[in-house]
Amino acid sequence: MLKPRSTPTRELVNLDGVWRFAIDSRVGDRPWTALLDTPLEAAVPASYNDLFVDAEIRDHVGWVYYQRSVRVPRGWANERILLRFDAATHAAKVYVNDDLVGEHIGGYTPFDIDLTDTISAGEEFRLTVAVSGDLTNETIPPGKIEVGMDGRKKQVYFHDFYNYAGLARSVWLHSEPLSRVTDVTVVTGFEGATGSVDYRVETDGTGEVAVRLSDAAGVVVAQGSGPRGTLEVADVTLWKPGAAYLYELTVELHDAGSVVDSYPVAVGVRTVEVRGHEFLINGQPFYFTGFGKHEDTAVRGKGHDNAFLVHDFQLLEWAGANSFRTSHYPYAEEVLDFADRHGIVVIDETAAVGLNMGVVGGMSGTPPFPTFSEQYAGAATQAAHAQHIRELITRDKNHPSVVMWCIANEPASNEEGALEYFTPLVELARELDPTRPLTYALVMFATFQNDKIVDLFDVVSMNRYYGWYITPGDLTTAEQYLQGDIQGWVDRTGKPIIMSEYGADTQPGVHSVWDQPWTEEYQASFLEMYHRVFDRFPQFVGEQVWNFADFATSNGIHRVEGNKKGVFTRDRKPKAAAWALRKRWRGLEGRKPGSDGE
Ligand code: BDP
Repeated sequence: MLKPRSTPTRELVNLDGVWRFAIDSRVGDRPWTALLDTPLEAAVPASYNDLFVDAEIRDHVGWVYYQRSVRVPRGWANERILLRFDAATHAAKVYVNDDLVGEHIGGYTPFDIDLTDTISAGEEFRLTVAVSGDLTNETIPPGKIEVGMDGRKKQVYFHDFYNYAGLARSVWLHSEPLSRVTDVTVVTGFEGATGSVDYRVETDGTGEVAVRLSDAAGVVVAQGSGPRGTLEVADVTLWKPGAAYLYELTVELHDAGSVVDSYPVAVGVRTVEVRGHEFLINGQPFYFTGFGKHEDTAVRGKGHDNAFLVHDFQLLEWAGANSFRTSHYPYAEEVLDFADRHGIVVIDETAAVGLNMGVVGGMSGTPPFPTFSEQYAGAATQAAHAQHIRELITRDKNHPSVVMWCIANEPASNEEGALEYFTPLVELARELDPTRPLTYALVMFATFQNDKIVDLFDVVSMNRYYGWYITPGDLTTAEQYLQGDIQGWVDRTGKPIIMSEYGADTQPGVHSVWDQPWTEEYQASFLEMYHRVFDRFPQFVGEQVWNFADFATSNGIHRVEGNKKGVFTRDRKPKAAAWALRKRWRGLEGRKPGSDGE
């Protein structure tokens, strides 16, 4: 699905702002049929939970309503008119005036609703969006709604980050021509100094496809026609980590001598490949440095914010990080566009977090009932997961920054049924994108002895917490465990390995000369110990610290004002570990620490 863009043939109107807002229990039936009777207004984009000082709203289970009026530009009489939600977390029903016009399930992928037959150019209409943050065993991520002793519904979920909900990304009204480009897929390569751009264009209506590729200065370097083909780029400038270079592919639809549609796609020419135990970008071994992140800031929750986008990337650069993982869900498209332009490498993760009953069993990892069963992650969950993978790959396939798909975080890959659950999903991901490696982030309980699915994947991504949840405060024992664990995966798989999570909760301002958990010194020594171990393994191809910044978590006793494993605080101030990482990472330029890149 193409992102709405302003082009010579397409227009867009941004609908962000302040919308009327109410939770379902405070309005009557069919509230979309009239002006919402509410004193509240909510910011869009933003999660609604932290906007109001009202616990009933914050932890609401069920639908909430957003409403505003929208006027269709009067020049759109002969255009297709679409409404685009960059995300509605986790499900949406959209009403134009009194009627339901569309629905979507999945909180982190976009959807369009075609209003061409519903409204006319120049007309004003009432737009109401019902959004639900509910998680069940038919959603990704999964969850469970329990009813308390007082009859109140309570959302239970199996991941620690707070379940923010609402319209956290932009909303658009946009026009497309009646005959139009509906999809573009680009795959790049190079041989010596000559680059190649394979393109495939899908269209609707009549017309002939013409494409041209321009360099960053706007000079046309290659042209083609027809819905598919390969463009050759002489003296190609590659897209490289830390040195982004983007061409622009202009895709046009020509009919009766005129351009009826025009759509630009940013193209970075680069290759990605796993060979033996190496992860290659442009044929060169690449070493990931960086973080698992969250979309999380005060008040906005998961609301996309361009100021934080820019600042977070500045901090990545400051720390010498070359990459991050979109833990634990697809991020706003603006984030990937930015990564494309700034040469930051992305591991793009689905929202499949918490497919693991073992976490409910505490440190024992013993599930109360099997994860991969109809009681929890059954056929409906798997179908939702497949649909989510389809939507993610369709959205992000053309981003040069995205070098790998991570199709789940910490699934119970040690349990019976994991192989049956994941095999069709891996096949689907490979069919949708044969070019990028696949991974999943391994939970602690899934060991090199009991994991059942690693053979399906290209890269081993380990989440490990020795020195935190296991042997807290004892980094000597932790180091031995870690060494043995990595050695086991090396021996079993021969595949490239990255540490996709390792970290220690840290309260800024707490200090000690001892190995004392929660101190700034402990976080730094913890990371230093891990790095010492990583550097002993040539098979190790990357390190992403958990987490970039502190973030909000679900209510409960396990966290003190959220997860504090951030190397930066929630308002992005560095803890001591940030300086230590900067020292290790700066100047590496994608090479493994201690290696010369050969
Ligand atoms: C891992 C999860 C991550 C958590 C982290 C932690 O993947 O989402 O935030 O542990 O406990 O299990 O800090």
